[in-house]
Amino acid sequence: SKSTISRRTFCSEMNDIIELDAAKRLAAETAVDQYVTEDTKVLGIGSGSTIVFVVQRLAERVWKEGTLPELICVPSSFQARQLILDHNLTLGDLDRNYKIDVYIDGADEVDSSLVLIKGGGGCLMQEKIVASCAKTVVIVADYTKRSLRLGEQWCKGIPIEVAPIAHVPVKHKIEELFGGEAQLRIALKKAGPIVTDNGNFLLDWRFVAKREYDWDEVNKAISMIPGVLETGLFVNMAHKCYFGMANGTLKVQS
Ligand code: ABF
Repeated sequence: SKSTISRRTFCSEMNDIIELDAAKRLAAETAVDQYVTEDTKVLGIGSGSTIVFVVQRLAERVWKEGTLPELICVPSSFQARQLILDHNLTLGDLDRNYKIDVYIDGADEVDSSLVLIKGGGGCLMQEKIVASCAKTVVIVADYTKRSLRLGEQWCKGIPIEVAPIAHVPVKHKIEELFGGEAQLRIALKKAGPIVTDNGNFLLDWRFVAKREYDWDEVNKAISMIPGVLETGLFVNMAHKCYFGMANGTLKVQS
């Protein structure tokens, strides 16, 4: 019957969520335990759902185990700042803590050379700024983010943060330069454009998945277009990625 089918669909979706959460948690806790030591003074905190597990593990280490006496956390978004405050961790900022020991963040897609697509959650610009101040950048993700080449997993495209006045010209320039389609990200129920933590708009550029792109070159070219504030392409930034796998194991890529 209809209700049995929908119950089955609901249960299988719930199982997927539980499995994904277990994978995210494993990646997050391993990264924290391997990269954050009692000598870590300044840690950059990324955004997204996997980062929640990172902050939970940090709080456990600070408050239950007492193993991180000096830790200052620098957020990469409003969400990260709230997480740090909610867990009673020490909040820092780039004015005082512009040298970051380790930055931990999630990603939307990670290719075999550790090129990342980020910004699905909308926080790419501050994330890239904080990541750029870190000696080591560690990515934590579940198995759905792992690709040989970009475009295998992340069909929503590459997020680009743009000044509101420039969203139409930037869209056309990107499409002329590199093909595909760049779309303004619209809020749920079509309530208008999504506005970032920095008061800007987002374009999601659906590139041509079959085309060979040099992501370093693409990133530099798009960043040069007037009105582009930042791209969600992170090239040569990540040092290591921990993937929680569906079978409960961990894959590490560097
Ligand atoms: C942020 O959160 C974004 O740059 C990236 O889009 C996303 C990853 O989120 P999740 O951990 O929920 O997959 O870091």
